[in-house]
Parts: sequence; structure tokens; C-alpha cells
Amino acid sequence: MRFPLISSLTLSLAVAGLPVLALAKDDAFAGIKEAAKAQASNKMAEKFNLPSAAPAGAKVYIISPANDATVTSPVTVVFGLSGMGIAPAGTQIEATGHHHLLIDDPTVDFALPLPTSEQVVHFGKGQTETTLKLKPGKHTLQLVLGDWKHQAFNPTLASDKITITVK
Ligand SMILES: [Cu+2]
Repeated sequence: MRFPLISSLTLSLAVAGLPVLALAKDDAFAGIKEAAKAQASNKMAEKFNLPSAAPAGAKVYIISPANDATVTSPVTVVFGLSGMGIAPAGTQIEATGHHHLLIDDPTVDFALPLPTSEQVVHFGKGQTETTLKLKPGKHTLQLVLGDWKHQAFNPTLASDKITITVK
């Protein structure tokens, strides 16, 4: 009497299991399709320098030093961001980016990935502050948020440009 019981149990499990297996397979294909789509659109974005959309209300600002502050070098600069998150460079997560500090007003084309220079510093590890060695005198500082491919958002998310005096 045991045999029929087991076989009917096995049968009912198999029947119950079928839709689950089918669903898992569909999910796997959907996942692969989604990943392929995302990869293709990332490549297009990179190739044509397509800016990422900035979430409404997002703001980038310099927490310190204050505008017109007189400071001593090295100067600690603290970055502020609201309405978005920070992600390391190369990591594409919607509504995230990484900071770039523009020192002494370099000329930058925001339609292209931000260059790297002494005056355009990337914080691709997701840093939210830095320490700068600056010569005595007046300097300007401005933050620009870049997306995963170091490109400014649309619209551009940049802080007010502050002026500091290094003693
Ligand atoms: Cu960058």
C-alpha cells in the first residue's frame, strides 16, 4: 500500500513543481535580456556622451569652507549632496554619482566626460571630503557631480563657486 502513496505524492510534487521551473526559466531569460539591454544602453551612453538625468531637486554644495573664508593650507573641503546618493565611478546606479572638485575655475566642457587634471579632481571612490594643499592667495572651489562615466548630469549638478583666501 505504500507504493501508490509515494508515487501519487511524487506525481503531485512534479505537477506542482512544473510551473515553478517554467517561471524560473522565464526569469533567467528576462534577467539576461535586461542585462543585455542595460549593457547596450550603457555602451551607447558612453559612446555618445549621453548625460544621465539628474533627479528633480538634487543639489550639490560645499559644506566647508564657507564662501569668503580665510583658511590655512592644507584646506579640508567637505562635500554636500542632497536628493541623490554617492556611488563609485564605473558603477551605474540610478540617481547616484561621484564628486569632482574644480579648483581655480578651469575651463570644462560639461557635454563631455570630465577631464582629470590638477584643477579637475575626481573622487571616484565615493569620497565626500578632501584635503588640498593650496598656495597663499585667493582660490575658487566648485563641486560638480559626475555620473558613472565621469560626465555631468542633465541638468548640470554643480555647487556655487566659492572663493577662499589661503593665508
Ligand atoms: Cu570622475
